[in-house]
Amino acid sequence: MVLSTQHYSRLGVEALQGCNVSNLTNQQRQEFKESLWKHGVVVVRQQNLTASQLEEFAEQTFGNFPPRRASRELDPDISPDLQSQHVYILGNPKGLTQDVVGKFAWQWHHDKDLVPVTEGLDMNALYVVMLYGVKMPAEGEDGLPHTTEFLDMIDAYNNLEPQLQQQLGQMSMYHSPPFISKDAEAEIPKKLHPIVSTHKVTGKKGLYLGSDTAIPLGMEDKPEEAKQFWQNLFQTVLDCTPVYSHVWQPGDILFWDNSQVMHRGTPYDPTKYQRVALRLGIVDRSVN
Ligand SMILES: O=C(O)CCC(=O)C(=O)O
Ligand SMILES: [Fe+2]
Repeated sequence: MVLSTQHYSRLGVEALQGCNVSNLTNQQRQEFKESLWKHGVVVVRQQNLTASQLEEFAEQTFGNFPPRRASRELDPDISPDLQSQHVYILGNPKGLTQDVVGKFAWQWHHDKDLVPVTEGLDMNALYVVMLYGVKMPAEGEDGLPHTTEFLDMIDAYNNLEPQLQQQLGQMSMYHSPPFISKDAEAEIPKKLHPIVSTHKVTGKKGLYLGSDTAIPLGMEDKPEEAKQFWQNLFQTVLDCTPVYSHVWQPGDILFWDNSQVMHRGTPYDPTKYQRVALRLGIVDRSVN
């Protein structure tokens, strides 16, 4: 099943085969980025990095991180090698438990909803997320290989009826992350994102749907209608767009370009398997 979805997708190519991402030439970095803009999702396999090395690679390749408001303390129960200022650890890094950090990501979303915190960026700014699987579960909750799933939103746009493309081309939605506290949300300036977004590098049109908390302009006072609109539109996308499932191997770094894909994590049994996934998001400064 997994193989047949891969067959239909431009997503998920392997890049930098045999390379250590801590030790790349400028040309390799450039080619890697071109591959990411072209394919939307790219994997680099067999890496062995600390969190700081991942952060360094991200900065050298995409640009500086915005300053953090408060510096983060090291967690004494987690190896210092897995921690650094801009890296989050998803999964159950302290061992087998019921609790999973990042469960909210098991629903379809774009990650870019937090980007407007960074002032001065266009809504179609290029936001790249990397997820480094240090330790991954051997299987998902369903007994199949553990995966992260993606939808190609350029493909999704191209597969819509021309009339719907035109209608959506005139609409924008307010976005807020699905998984943030009310206090934090109040601090994030609400920004309107056009539903049809033009990619900064490739110029291709794609759908930008955020997550099911998105509210179309004009429906601010009609939350039920807004939710129904989003769900109907998302179902239309699912009906015409194959899902690409990345099957994890420990040592994979998975990169995705939020301007052109949606994604979701998938459940696993945290009382049976440990998952240690280092997660980093960065805006590409060279094109924004
Ligand atoms: O844990 C996963 O597989 C997906 C996580 C995710 O959505 C994210 O890091 O933005
Ligand atoms: Fe995400």
